Amino acid sequence: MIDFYAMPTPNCWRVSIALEEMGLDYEYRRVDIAAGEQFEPAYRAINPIAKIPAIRDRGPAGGGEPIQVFESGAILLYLAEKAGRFLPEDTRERFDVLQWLMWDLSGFGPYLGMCHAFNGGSTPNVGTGEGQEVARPTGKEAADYFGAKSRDLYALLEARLEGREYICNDYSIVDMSVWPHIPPHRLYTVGDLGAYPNLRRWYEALKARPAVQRGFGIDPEVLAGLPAGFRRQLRDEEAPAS
Ligand SMILES: N[C@@H](CCC(=O)N[C@@H](CS)C(=O)NCC(=O)O)C(=O)O
Repeated sequence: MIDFYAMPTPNCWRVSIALEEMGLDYEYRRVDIAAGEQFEPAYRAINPIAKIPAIRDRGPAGGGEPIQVFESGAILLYLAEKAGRFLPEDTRERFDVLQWLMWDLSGFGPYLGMCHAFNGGSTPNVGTGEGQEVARPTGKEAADYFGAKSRDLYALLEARLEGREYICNDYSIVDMSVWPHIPPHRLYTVGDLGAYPNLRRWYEALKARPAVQRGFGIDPEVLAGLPAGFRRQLRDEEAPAS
């Protein structure tokens, strides 16, 4: 059994989708980051960087003490190794997945997060939980810069998906890692996906997978409590007919 510490956010959806795709037994444990629960000592003992997601595997391969893992990319690798799925064994193919995974974790995801922050989203993650207060960043130049960056990165993914069903050869953890940053495309000033037909085809195909839907649907209570306009943009939901 795996304890999965999270809330409904793109970084956490990477992991919830992987858990569902791999059919691993897990228990969702909400860490309310709006209430500062990530800074509580009991949680820091699981994740010293005080962020979500994190996991605690109570039944690791080979037995022994539970294994705790933080950072969504490290968690994806741990789960793929545990399940023996979605990370190719062949060296050439494995490193194709790993290089795109590194691109997502170090470039795609972080730039999109900054884009959202500078275009009116929540503050970027700079809190220490020890009284440090940071105002929401503003600045048209930064907003424009990160917006342009986001559209560049989407265009790069669009080119990669030309003639490909998945980002690498087969469906893998890299698809699960990248996908959660596509539903919020409006928050990243990308507009609709009309300019990205390959990306849209891949996005819709994954969205139709039952495991992706389950992973994307964790914690409906929190989702229902989000402001409706923001939730629609975060999750690419249709506006109600007026
Ligand atoms: N690089 C980390 C990023 C984790 C992250 O930034 N998590 C956010 C939620 S999506 C968080 O915990 N924010 C609360 C905070 O920074 O205090 C990962 O991929 O796991």
